[in-house]
Amino acid sequence: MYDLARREFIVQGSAAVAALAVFTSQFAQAFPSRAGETVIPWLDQPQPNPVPAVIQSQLVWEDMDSWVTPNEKFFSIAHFDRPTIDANAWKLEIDGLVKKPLSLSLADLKARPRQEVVFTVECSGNHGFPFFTGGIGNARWAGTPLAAILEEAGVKENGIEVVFWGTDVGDIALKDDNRDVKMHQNFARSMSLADAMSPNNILCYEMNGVALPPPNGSPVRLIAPGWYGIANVKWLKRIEIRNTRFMSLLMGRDYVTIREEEHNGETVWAETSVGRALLKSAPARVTRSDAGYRISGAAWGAPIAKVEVKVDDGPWLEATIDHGEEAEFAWKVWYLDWKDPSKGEHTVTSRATDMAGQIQPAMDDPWITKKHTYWESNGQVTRRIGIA
Ligand SMILES: Nc1nc2c(c(=O)[nH]1)N[C@H]1C(S)=C(S)[C@@H](COP(=O)(O)O)O[C@H]1N2
Ligand SMILES: [Mo]
Repeated sequence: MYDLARREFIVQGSAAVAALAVFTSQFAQAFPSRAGETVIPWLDQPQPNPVPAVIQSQLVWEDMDSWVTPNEKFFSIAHFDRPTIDANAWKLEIDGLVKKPLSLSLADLKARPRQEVVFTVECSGNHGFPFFTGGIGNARWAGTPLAAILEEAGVKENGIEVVFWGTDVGDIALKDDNRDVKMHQNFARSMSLADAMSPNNILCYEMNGVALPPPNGSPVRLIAPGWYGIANVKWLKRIEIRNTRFMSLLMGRDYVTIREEEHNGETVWAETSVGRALLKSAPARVTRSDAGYRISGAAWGAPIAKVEVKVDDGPWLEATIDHGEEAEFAWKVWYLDWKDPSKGEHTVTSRATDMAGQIQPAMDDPWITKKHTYWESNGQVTRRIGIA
């Protein structure tokens, strides 16, 4: 449907631009809200954010009333500084093991084929801390495919790793038994060449129909649908091809998950760098209207087959998934009508099942209990609510 609108857009020009805007805003509003409903706030509110410079504008779940998160409510994470970049002077270097190094301006990128994707970005630290439960948002991102640019630069035979360098820099002190080093290091993350060449990846310059805002990476960021937030490098400056695996602070030391895993009856300790998103869901809000109580929420991280909701220690009840615009990498919104809740305090838990039959783990599942770091906290989310 959306492709059809885009094709008309190309043929008919500006009249269709207006039509397209209406078309997309209808979907942007798609949410199972009911006339005259009121939201009942959760009893368990997140703790005050101790790192306000790093984490900004977290999603307030009770406020979630649209499929697409408005830019001004979209969360923003910056580990180092928050650079201000002059978009007119900005250039993106593509170099390293390439046959033809490139230097591209914003206009150069915009002149290339345009690609859009609706993608839910979640920080892998979300739900890993009592003050961090709103590190997620869904936006319509637009840019140009990365693969064609890498092809044009021509990756040399020995190029295996693609490093995305941000403009932001931080002072890092690394001190352990073997090392005592102070670095002034740019934010950087890498991907294997095969992962970087995915047709889903775009160099993104637009978010929900406007220029990419400064907190989200202006003028250009990588959007890597299906990956945790950390892979989506903002304030891009340089893309470099290397012949070895790369490990920055944000890959080899921070954003590393440590898990005890069972293998042939033995415990294996695995350390993995945060990468692809994991199956997850969360209750967003409970509303009350003349028609009764309703629980709604979101599910993401994998193609969603089913969402179930449990109140207190009751049975799992299947929620209705809202099939608005189908978008592979966007969260699905769901709801369940809650029949005659008794007065007092209740818990509400959701769990998602993906198309491969995987179920979002419970908080007492070894997948969660044997994880010794806060990243990739995709366990079931339980909220507390009081019914008057
Ligand atoms: N250059 C740069 N890119 C970055 C970051 C950063 O600190 N610097 N933070 C990452 C993290 S941890 C997340 S979760 C996402 C968040 O994207 P957002 O700020 O647009 O919500 O950006 C990622 N890209
Ligand atoms: Mo993150």
